[in-house]
Amino acid sequence: MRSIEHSTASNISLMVDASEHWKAAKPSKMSSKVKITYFDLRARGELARLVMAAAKKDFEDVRVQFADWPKLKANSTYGTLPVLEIGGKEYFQGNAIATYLARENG
Ligand SMILES: N[C@@H](CCC(=O)N[C@@H](CS)C(=O)NCC(=O)O)C(=O)O
Repeated sequence: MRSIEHSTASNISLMVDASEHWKAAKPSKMSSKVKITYFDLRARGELARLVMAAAKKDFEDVRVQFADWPKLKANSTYGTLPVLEIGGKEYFQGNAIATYLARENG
């Protein structure tokens, strides 16, 4: 039977392998300009901003005013914010955006 130490070391090594595999399989898009669009609030979209600030990575910080939102909402993909834009592609869901940015920026 394997010891707990051996098992833990194996699991960590597997996790490192998986992370290296993931990086190799999916080249980073982080060389493109990152744009985070959200209201001027510390709510769903704030974590993505904090991740970029903590990583000391430059990004376009677009803060939508409530008065402008109805018009922008009508032309938006899902009618909600935050939206992450990289290389002309849009990504949604605050937690997923923050997780992705954290993973990409170490
Ligand atoms: N499941 C989405 C929900 C996004 C969401 O509801 N955002 C709110 C702001 S926190 C919003 O866009 N409200 C404006 C609206 O629904 O018109 C996420 O987690 O990003």
